[in-house]
Amino acid sequence: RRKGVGAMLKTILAKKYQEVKTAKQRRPLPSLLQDIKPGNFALRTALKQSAWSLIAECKLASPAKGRLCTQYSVPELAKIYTAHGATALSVLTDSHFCGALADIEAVRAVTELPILRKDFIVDVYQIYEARAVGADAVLLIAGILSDGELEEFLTVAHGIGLDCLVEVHNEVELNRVQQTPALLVGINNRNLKTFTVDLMTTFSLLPHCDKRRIIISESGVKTGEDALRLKAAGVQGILVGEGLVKAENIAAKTRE
Ligand code: IGP
Repeated sequence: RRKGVGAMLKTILAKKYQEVKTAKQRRPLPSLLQDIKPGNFALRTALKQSAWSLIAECKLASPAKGRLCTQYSVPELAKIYTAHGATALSVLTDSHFCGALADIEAVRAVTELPILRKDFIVDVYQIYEARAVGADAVLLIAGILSDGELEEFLTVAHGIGLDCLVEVHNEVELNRVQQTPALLVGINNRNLKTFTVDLMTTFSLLPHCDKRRIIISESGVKTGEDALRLKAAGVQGILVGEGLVKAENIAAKTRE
């Protein structure tokens, strides 16, 4: 099932399995579970309450482009996004994006907005970890998970009041996800194997999305005009990283 993943993705996933193993040794699951207070599905609540949503990503770097933001730290970005009207925040916790799990705690300390843990989730342990540090949701990438894993991860997350944004990049993945109870579906405009970005991904998949799900368009949204086109096409919100952190005026861009 993980055949055909790009070289970069392969490297990231190999390291991820290692990290999860180490984390489990340091802190076995039963001990981690003692720290967990169930969430209250804060992300879906926020998305439902807002006619148009922005999930603003605290993205300092990416494997394809290197450093994106040097001016601000992750919690500083979180503060700006919060003050200027973001609906929710996405916090990258993978080392290839200069992220760490502790970033969630740092962001939790400066905002009340729902927090999405953005990482490559390959083990239920990471879902509990996310909740233990105060996240309200996790990203699940359909392209790296089997149907069995998707079902299991959704059940575990929903069982502790955590939402899942389930990411798809093509019609096959979308159809798989629509066989599950996933409520929040992210259409990733970036191909994780080649890193090419095309908003057409959203426009072409949207007609195949069933109306009961909340659809978020992710990646490659650069301008207010991009956002308006996506809104007009019928998505409920956008997830933006680079377009915000590289803006000259991040506050103004968040409001836009
Ligand atoms: C944000 P952009 O083009 O606005 O910086 O993209 C986000 O969609 C992207 O960071 C992302 C991602 C992911 C990162 C989408 N899916 C999976 C890591 C893992």
